[in-house]
Amino acid sequence: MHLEFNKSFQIIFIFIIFSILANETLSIDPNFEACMPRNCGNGPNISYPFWITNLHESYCGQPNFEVTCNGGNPVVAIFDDDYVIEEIFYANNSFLLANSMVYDFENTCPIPLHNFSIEGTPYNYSPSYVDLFFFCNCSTYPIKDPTYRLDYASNATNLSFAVFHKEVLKHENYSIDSCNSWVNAPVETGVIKKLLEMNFTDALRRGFVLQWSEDYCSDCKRSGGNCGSINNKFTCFCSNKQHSKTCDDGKRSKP
Ligand SMILES: *[C@@H]1O[C@H](CO)[C@@H](O)[C@H](O)[C@H]1NC(C)=O
Ligand SMILES: *[C@@H]1O[C@H](CO)[C@@H](O)[C@H](O)[C@H]1NC(C)=O
Ligand SMILES: *[C@@H]1O[C@H](CO)[C@@H](O)[C@H](O)[C@H]1NC(C)=O
Ligand SMILES: *[C@@H]1O[C@H](CO)[C@@H](O)[C@H](O)[C@H]1NC(C)=O
Ligand SMILES: *[C@@H]1O[C@H](CO)[C@@H](O)[C@H](O)[C@H]1NC(C)=O
Ligand SMILES: *[C@@H]1O[C@H](CO)[C@@H](O)[C@H](O)[C@H]1NC(C)=O
Ligand SMILES: *[C@@H]1O[C@H](CO)[C@@H](O)[C@H](O)[C@H]1NC(C)=O
Ligand SMILES: CC(=O)N[C@H]1CO[C@H](CO)[C@@H](O)[C@@H]1O
Repeated sequence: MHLEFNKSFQIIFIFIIFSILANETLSIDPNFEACMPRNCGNGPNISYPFWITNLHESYCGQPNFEVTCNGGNPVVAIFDDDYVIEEIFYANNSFLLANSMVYDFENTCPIPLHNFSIEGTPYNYSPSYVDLFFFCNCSTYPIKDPTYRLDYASNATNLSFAVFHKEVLKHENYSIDSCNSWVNAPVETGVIKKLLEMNFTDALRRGFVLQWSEDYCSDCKRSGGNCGSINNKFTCFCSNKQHSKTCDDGKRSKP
């Protein structure tokens, strides 16, 4: 009898514990869960302002920061080209990306087909980039050696080459009209001398850094939230509910 009572008491006790836990779990804001950082398999964890199609809700990021997973890599589309995101530096609002053609290892001569431009994108260049200019199907080489002769894309009558400063060509009175076309591709400088020791494939593979403008996300994350954007308005999804900027509404003093 006494034992029986003890047992039912235990059961009730366990039931109470469980309902508390269940309640706790149920009260987690689904937006907070939906906007957890996720990745494509390879590459960095993706979170606001980026969001991954099919893995995140669109409100987990900003509309024009959509990322798709392609072969396990996170990819952003900029104009007509796909770029693989290699790293995201959330601390200084920037990311390292490289034209996805350099990931196609069967393509031994990855020459970009389109000019690169940030026009109409939400991104800005970082201070540490230079443009590499590709000239294709030219009738002659410039007088001085170009930075890279693109032997793979050249024959006796149609020559291709790449240079870092196309002003040099003007200086040499080289007429780019002798070329069928040219395109630019940004690459990260780092140490320019190092860059010059590389072939153009490796130079392109280094990628380049773009930045986006700062908002409240770092404060939101510091307070334990996941950032999002509802109706173009910054939102901080916290485990209990959504806040406008931070989970503690800025009450905790900044470190
Ligand atoms: C992604 O986040 C998880 C969980 O926080 C962490 O264990 C992992 O190292 C992160 N991956 C990368 C590439 O940063
Ligand atoms: C942000 O920090 C990373 C790592 O320190 C650095 O490589 C990158 O160039 C920085 N971004 C900008 C825009 O300076
Ligand atoms: C070079 O010319 C050939 C035909 O002459 C053409 O197929 C090719 O697309 C051209 N390449 C570039 C980059 O313009
Ligand atoms: C050189 O390459 C172009 C395409 O880039 C091609 O149209 C042309 O026939 C080639 N010329 C020779 C001599 O192989
Ligand atoms: C380019 O042309 C200008 C004017 O015709 C001439 O003064 C200059 O020496 C030329 N430069 C080279 C490198 O040939
Ligand atoms: C790239 O831009 C330059 C200058 O605007 C232009 O002359 C060139 O034709 C463009 N290249 C291509 C492939 O569209
Ligand atoms: C560029 O250099 C790397 C080694 O650093 C080599 O594996 C690759 O084949 C080279 N690519 C070209 C197009 O020469
Ligand atoms: C710019 C250039 O010289 N293009 C040449 C590429 O090769 C074809 C065929 O040999 C020529 O017709 C083009 O003039």
